[in-house]
Amino acid sequence: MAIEQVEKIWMNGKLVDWDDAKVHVLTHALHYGSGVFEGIRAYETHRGAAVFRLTDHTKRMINSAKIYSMDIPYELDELVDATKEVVRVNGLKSCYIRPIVFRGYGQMGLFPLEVPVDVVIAAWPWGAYLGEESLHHGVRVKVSSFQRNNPNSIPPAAKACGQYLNSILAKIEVVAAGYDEAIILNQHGYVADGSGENVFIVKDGTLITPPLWAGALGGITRDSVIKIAADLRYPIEEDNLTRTDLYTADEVFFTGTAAEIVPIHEVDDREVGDPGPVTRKIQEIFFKTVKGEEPMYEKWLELV
Ligand code: PPE
Repeated sequence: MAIEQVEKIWMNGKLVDWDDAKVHVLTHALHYGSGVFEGIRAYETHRGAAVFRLTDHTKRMINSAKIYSMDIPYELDELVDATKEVVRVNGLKSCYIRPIVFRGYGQMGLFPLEVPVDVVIAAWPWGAYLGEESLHHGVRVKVSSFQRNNPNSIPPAAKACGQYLNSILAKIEVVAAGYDEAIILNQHGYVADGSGENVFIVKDGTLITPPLWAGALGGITRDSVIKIAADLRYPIEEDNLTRTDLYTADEVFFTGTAAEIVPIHEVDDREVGDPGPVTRKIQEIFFKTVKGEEPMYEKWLELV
């Protein structure tokens, strides 16, 4: 998906012009995937642009860095303020925000602890990740033949650059086969998540989503949906799901920052609900929440 250029990018403590936010070709992360990143969205609200759960996203990035022994030379509040600044100076009302912490230029080889760590925060306007239509009509998904990274090889708990090669393999496979998005199983055959989304099913009125130990990323949208569903008094469980649980579900949907809440209407060529009522309700409350129209969840909005 094309990136729409804006004016400034925050790079190692300074705002630089978009075209000057560059790195050397011998950057460690380019060779070894040694970076961690976040995907965050800001939405237009009646009180101005607000970043959805910015502090939680930033904390997750700090934890991702910790897993890879990367020292981020900024504190949580500095990263939070810098993110707000990027949205503000670019005059963005709603946008996607991509902070990235990566091992930079200076040394090659696999022992990384002496390589300088760079921190960049960029933002740009980004529409619906799986297409505007997907939000209304849902997507067709296929279970990929590529398995999710296992926690003792590349831990899915971190949001690290290199681990996305796993999602990229799955995505290429299913798009080439004519589907919109992939669902990825773990090494035990249980659902982990999508290439860049968490998965939920609805079965007899209960929402079920794979536990984090199944290899799902601890999605911020996932967590928001769990809380919204609980407040709506929907029973909600974290449990292992097999691919046939997907086939026989009443409804299936994806959650993610980029994807937002996307109904799934077909899994491996089986119809699984024609965006069903629970998915619709969760979508409705989620979109009201991020736009500041749900007073109950105002605490999740961080004004820029
Ligand atoms: N699982 C994976 C593998 C994943 O990458 C994401 C986010 C999620 C679940 C949902 O997490 P959350 O955004 O906190 O609700 N994927 C990000 C990157 C997508 C991309 O193409 O890049 C995102 O949605 O920003």
